[in-house]
Amino acid sequence: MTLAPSTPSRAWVRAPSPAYADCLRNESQPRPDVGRALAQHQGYVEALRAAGVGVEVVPPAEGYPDACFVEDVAVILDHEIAVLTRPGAPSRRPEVRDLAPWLAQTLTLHALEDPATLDGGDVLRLGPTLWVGRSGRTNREGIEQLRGLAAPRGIDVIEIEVAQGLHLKSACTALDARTLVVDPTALDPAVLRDHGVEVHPVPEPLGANVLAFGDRVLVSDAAPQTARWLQARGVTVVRVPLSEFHHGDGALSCLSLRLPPAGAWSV
Ligand code: CIR
Repeated sequence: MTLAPSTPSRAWVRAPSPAYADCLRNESQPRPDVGRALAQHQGYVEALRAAGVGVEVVPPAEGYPDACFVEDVAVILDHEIAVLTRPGAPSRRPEVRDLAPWLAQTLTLHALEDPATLDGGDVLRLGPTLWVGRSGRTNREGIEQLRGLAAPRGIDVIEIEVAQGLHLKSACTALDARTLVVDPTALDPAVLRDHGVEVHPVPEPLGANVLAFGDRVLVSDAAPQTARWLQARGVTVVRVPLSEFHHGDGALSCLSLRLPPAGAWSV
């Protein structure tokens, strides 16, 4: 298991449907523009493909406004196994059985069960460990059921309390297995450092959700200072415009489910 996250061999994405305009979102967010969201989604797919990821585009789910945020409905444990979640928002639960047949073509699927709730946005992969946020969407039962499924595969689960914001990964993501970027206004860096990792506070909240793999880091266009900071560290940064997904409380990671190559891990 290396420190650097591998380029996913494959990723599933789902373009927004017209219903996306009615997605769940914080009351401070404007209604997303679906036409612009579609164009930004295409740009996101192109950024993944340019990085060497084989992207499978699942048709939009007409009835489910938030279905483009595929990351929330499954947790991929390795290149063969995934866990279907039970999303914390009841309106999102039907997305799981809608996406499952696509994942089942490649993966053996397990499932979390009532009373568990868990959103994939609360699950941060760091090498052989899953850090799981206990949040407004993910409860302790969800974390314990995931722990039970991960343990036989040699994957440990660490619980992190998320008192603010939607998900753990709204506030922190990994550059490698020992290095995190964090939005210090949402999550106390000291809590993460207590687990022995290097933690870098970033100047923009949207800079805390990056996708790092292979030779590059994808960063939202809405976080230019974070992009410059990474470039100054010698990182190849790919900036991706995502304003319409930010309006839906989403970020880079939530728009894909990423499959690591055999024997490796990926963010
Ligand atoms: C929701 O509230 O569930 C969606 N509007 C946003 C989900 C974003 N997902 C993620 O960060 N993993």
